[in-house]
Amino acid sequence: MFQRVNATRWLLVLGIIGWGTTGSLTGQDMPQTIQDDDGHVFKIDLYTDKVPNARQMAETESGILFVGSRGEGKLYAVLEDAEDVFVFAEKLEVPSGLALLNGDLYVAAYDKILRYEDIEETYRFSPQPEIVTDELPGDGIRYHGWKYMSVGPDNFLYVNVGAPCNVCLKDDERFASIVRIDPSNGDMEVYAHGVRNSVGSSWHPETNKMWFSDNGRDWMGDDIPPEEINVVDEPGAHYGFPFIHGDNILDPEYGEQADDDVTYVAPKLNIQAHSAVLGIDFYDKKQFPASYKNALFLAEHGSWNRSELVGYQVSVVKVKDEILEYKPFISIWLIRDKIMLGRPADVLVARDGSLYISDDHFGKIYRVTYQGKLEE
Ligand SMILES: [Ca+2]
Repeated sequence: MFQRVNATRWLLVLGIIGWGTTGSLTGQDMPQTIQDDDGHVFKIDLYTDKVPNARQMAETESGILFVGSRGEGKLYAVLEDAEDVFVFAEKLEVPSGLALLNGDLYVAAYDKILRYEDIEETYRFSPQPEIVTDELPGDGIRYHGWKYMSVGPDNFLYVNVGAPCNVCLKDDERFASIVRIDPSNGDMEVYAHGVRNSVGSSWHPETNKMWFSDNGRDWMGDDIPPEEINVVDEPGAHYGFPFIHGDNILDPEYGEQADDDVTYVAPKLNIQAHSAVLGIDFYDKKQFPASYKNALFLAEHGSWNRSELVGYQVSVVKVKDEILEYKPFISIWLIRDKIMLGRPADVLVARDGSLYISDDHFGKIYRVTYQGKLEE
């Protein structure tokens, strides 16, 4: 199905003449190629640069990408092949999280879950949403008021409610959690406790368990605590925040309040502090080589609270001999550890098996396709 290319020659050509060099394109916007450790070559195209503040993405059966934003307050429809971009809602409060379910688009906007019915039929005609619930707890959007959403195997909505602070303990148990929401009536319950701010979750294609990213607290130094990738084995379990970070790092202020009778679930994987893992998605398609089957892609938004920049890349977690193996996958957005050219906010495995990456800082979406293996 996919043509084998003579990638060496092709890389050389791209490197010398560039590609579609119009005045506004930067080096990051030209198709670039990367090669993994097994010699697999992937091409990265700029899909569109017309989605300011692009956050979470969802794709319809017909290939329309719906995209949320944070401070921009808008919802976008990116038509197939990025021929056009529609803004179909604006002036929403951080509508960053969204998901498709039975033809309807659900959007998490701060304290609300909105439903746009039959979105493919209506997005061109100023659709008005129904409110599924407006009772998510809010304490201002300065800290972690923005959301991420995934649909579970039970067709319920799973949404983070971030801690409204760097570190704190609130009476409302829904703060610092992931909640499970009934899309028919907005009823909700806590699915995972002790989660500082998870703006990425995906369901394992075989086990059907939720994996989620969680961003560690700030102001404990450059390298602790880690960013976490967690797995939900038991709904309702506690993942540590604000008492314990990572595997066993006691919080300087809240650590002594940890309850000896509670088992705090340790992360499945720890990732460099401050790299800010946001959107995640399992690879459940066939375009990429077999070694990517059920691999987990991670969008690393990149650090702000650190003396040297880290993150600003897309990484991948594969299971090898039952051990999780973490590796950078695309690292084209940070030059000499200083110049930042992109901030990955979400990754989405497309229906055709390519990988979309949103960049909320520059308002872009990239598309990654597999090209073939380098000849020895
Ligand atoms: Ca934790």
